[in-house]
Amino acid sequence: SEQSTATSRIKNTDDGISMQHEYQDIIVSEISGGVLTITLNRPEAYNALRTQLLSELATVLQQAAADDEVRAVVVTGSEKVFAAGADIKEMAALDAVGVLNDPRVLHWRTIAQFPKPLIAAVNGFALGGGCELVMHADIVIAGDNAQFGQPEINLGIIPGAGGTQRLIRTVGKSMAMQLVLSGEFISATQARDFGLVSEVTIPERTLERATELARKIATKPPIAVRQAKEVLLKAYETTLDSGLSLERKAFTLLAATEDRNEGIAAFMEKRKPNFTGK
Ligand code: DAK
Repeated sequence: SEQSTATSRIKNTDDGISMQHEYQDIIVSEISGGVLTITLNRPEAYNALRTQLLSELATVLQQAAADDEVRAVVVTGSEKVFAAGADIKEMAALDAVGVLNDPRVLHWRTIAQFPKPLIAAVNGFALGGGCELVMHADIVIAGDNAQFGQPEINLGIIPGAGGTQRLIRTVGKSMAMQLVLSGEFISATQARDFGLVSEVTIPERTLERATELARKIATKPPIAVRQAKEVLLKAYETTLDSGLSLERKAFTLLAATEDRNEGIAAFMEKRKPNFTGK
């Protein structure tokens, strides 16, 4: 039930490490191949993003940001639902001042500021805040059973975790308006055609494909990966000219890293690079 504390204990059988994590609303994997996997786990409420869940998610991402062993994070839900949005029952209890002081705003900010690659593996419903969480991911892999939507309008509200701004930048004006004003859902393939999703697969392979990509990214030089994410995301914020200037500066900075010298040397010597994160 909602009150009981579901304890999530994951043991790593690959290498014998058996650290334990305890969370109520999410399951956090061991780090494997540089990848941490976070599974949203409130099946009784379709993974509705109550404050507790968002707080746990933000906490884990903060820890992952500071942990050199974590090179990428995968966030996923169940086979049937990624997340059905904010917890409507929790939201119902808030008046305007409650909404103004909502701690979830800070959790969303933490998620948005996560500096390492965040990959969403989406099966089933990704609605409202769930769709907005998808838009916080850097790469989105969807099962062909996924459905994306911003049905807030049906509740007399509008998207509250960046949906209006990120959606229009991601899918363009007409589709953003269609989703937000009508509350209609779109399919995984439509979402891919509009750039919300990068790949569609069978639901059984969604997490596997996202993990495969995350593990590949985890083998790349981490400073370059982080710079790439930062510079790419700036394209949403700034003019072409200042974006290009930031790119130039990040490119220059990377020339001072050992990994850049190693990458180029390995290419010349026809061998695999050994990146150290320096
Ligand atoms: N919240 C709470 N419970 C939910 C839920 C939600 N968003 N979505 C589903 N559930 C619960 C249902 O109440 C039901 O629980 P019981 O009645 O069995 O106890 C259970 O999950 C299964 O749901 P259904 O029986 O409805 O299942 P169906 O398969 O028939 O339908 C559905 C699935 C996903 C189409 C339907 O459940 C649905 O329409 N859900 C609501 C979707 C929605 O409206 N989402 C938008 C929520 S508003 C903010 C940041 C973000 C937001 C707000 C503020 N700040 C930072 C301030 C975001 C707002 C939203 O996302």
